[in-house]
Amino acid sequence: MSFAALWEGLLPVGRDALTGGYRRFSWTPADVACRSWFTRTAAERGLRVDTDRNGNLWAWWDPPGLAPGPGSLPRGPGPGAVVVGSHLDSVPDGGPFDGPLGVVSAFAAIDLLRERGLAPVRPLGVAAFCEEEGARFGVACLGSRLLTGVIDPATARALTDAGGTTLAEAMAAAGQDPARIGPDEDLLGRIGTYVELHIEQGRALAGLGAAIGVGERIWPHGRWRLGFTGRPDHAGTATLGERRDPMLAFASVVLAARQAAADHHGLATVGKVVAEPGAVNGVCARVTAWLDARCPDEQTLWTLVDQILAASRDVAGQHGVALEVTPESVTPAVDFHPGLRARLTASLAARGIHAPVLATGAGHDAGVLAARVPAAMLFVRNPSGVSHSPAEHAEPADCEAGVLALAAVLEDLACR
Ligand code: HGY
Ligand code: MN
Ligand code: MN
Repeated sequence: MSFAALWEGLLPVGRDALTGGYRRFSWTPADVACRSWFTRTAAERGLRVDTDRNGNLWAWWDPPGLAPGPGSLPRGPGPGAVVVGSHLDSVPDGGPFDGPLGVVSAFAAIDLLRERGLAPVRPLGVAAFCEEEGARFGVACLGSRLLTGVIDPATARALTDAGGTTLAEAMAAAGQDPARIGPDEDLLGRIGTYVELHIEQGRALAGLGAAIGVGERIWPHGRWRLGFTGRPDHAGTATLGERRDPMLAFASVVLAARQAAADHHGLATVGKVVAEPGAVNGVCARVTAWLDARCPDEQTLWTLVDQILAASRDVAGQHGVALEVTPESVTPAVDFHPGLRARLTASLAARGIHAPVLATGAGHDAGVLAARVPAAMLFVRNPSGVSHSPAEHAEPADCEAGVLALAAVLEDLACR
């Protein structure tokens, strides 16, 4: 089946009719629909589908003649499964490509290998990791962090969404046993290579005139929850001098974050804020805001974050407001496996595909898995560079180029 036909099958799932953006949050009806699409698409290709203990989806193409292993354990000549994929969940009103492009391209690349009469000599897997955006439960790459053991399962189970539902409750309601979440050494031990294809979230490739890029590294980055607590009061009677207004402290932090980012040539964003109780004619009781900070290196990141948090504490004190700071997910710098990166570049060059190597400030499951298995990324050109927006777009020809690139990599990594 062509990429376009596969793409059309997933496109309507979880799209908001009003904004045109996507709301595919883990363990919601939209997620169930995404999982159904994945399972159906895999089954149509005779792939063995499994949901691991953390809710990550796996579809396995076992080498001919090898009986599949139990569950998501691929039978194969020892460790060495080659896995490609990405995620299906989205940020609120995200674009259609961030995540799904990698999963759809993986199935399309398998179709292409089959059309060429090729078959894997080691298990070939397609993965869709759960809660990569952290849009519902706040921790980015939650499924791959649980798989690799970098987040405590009990802590994860207790994560709550905006309505107070815990991850454990959401999983149980979806028929998944939350008691089982946690590291999966058997599965990890069988994965020899992970390659994630993703739309570029930036316009480096557009600037270079290249359709495909190879990932070099991911900037260190993180997200911090800032809880400002003041004193609720009447907007029409409380004098300015007696107020303890958390909204004022919050406003100063947003501006301080922008200034610190400019000072340190990094990125700092406050994209989500909740003001409670939210009376138009009242001084807020509480304001909760989330800081997202990213820098090319870890020392600068910590300098930038320390500067913002110091300014936050200072301005909170000035307004008689309490401040609680909670790091939600922090990801160290990731340098992708140099040898694997060189293999990808060589595979592509051998087929006349010129793929520049580029760093990114966007986090990915490949960045989490890289701590445990050789991981690499392929990027597909994003003409505008815009992402985490309904306006996110990649040209069909570039998407097809991505499938050709992924098939080239899979042929060399899994079929020889
Ligand atoms: O936030 C990120 O960098 C990614 O889109 N999860
Ligand atoms: Mn994203
Ligand atoms: Mn993504």
